[in-house]
Amino acid sequence: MSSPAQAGRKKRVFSGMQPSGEAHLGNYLGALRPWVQLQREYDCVFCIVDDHAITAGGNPADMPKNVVDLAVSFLAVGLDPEQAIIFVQSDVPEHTELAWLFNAVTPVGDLERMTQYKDKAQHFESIPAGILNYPILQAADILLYKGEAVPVGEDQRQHLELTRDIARKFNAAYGETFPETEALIDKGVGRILGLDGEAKMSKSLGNTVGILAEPDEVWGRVRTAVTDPQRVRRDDPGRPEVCNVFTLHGHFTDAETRADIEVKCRAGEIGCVDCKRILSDNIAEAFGPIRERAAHYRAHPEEVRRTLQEGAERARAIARETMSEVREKMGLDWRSAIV
Ligand code: AQP
Repeated sequence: MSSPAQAGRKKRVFSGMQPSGEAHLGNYLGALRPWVQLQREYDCVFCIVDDHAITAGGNPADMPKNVVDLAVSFLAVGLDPEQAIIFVQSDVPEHTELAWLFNAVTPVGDLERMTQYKDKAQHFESIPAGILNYPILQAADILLYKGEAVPVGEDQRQHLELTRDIARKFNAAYGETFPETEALIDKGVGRILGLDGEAKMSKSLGNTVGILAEPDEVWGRVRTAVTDPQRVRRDDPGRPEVCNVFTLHGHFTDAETRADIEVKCRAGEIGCVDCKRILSDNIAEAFGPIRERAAHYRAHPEEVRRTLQEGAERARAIARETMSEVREKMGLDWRSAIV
């Protein structure tokens, strides 16, 4: 296999997002915004991973709308079908086929060691196999496109390590086929906490601010945010260092205003409601252009449909090639035995 540089082409990057609810500012800062940059430098494949989302056990009736809403968010933030392949996972059945074949080289013990599996498993009396096998499908997502790099936050490093192991084991058993995918470590924002100030901002936890929310909805959400629990009255001195609202200001408010808020908060001269109001206004303003573009795509659903259909065709062309190589290497081509 020649390296991308030798072959004079860009490295391929795969990344996905679950359509498990409305995209929020954690998804934006941690994934969508960096993806917009990545698509300029890499050969990017961006996927709406609905096959993954079924493991969360949501209402199937919500899924089609969630998929389309996420596609609107992808396009509204600036993911560009001219630069990247944008598609829905279930439109390319080779993802689940490859995941099944990877079962042949993946030790159960490796899956059981995954921190995310241990965390998620606690919420079930009877653990669905999909929760355990989730990282195999992630490996298939990446390796189906022979992804050479993936952007990962700290929480996904372990899964990427497993993807690399699966690639190594497959190559050892059946011959050199897959790259050992590298991590593009996110040095940016890290993990954005939710409005509860405790857990990661997560679609499924409802502690989010949606990137397409109208300004009054943004305010409706931000005003519920937990601040410094020791601050009871408006003129109590606050501790910005323990306040998630202050942390969020770091992503949306200019340095001078932040410095002013910090001084006034410590002196008890600005109340939490006023501080949240500034944050809410700044979030609503920052996402203004994205909301406008989303309104365009909502008014032109045929553009969204075309993007996803064409994306799926391009993705399938690559997927088919990989799968015919994989099937042949794994002996899944009985026709070769008939002359
Ligand atoms: N709070 C966050 N801070 C920084 N980055 C985040 N991401 C998600 N939440 C935060 C990044 O968004 C990408 C896509 O995530 P996903 O939807 O596939 O899965 P997730 O990480 O599980 O996202 P959620 O919102 O927490 O969804 P649910 O509740 O359905 O599990 C990833 O790159 C992730 O790092």
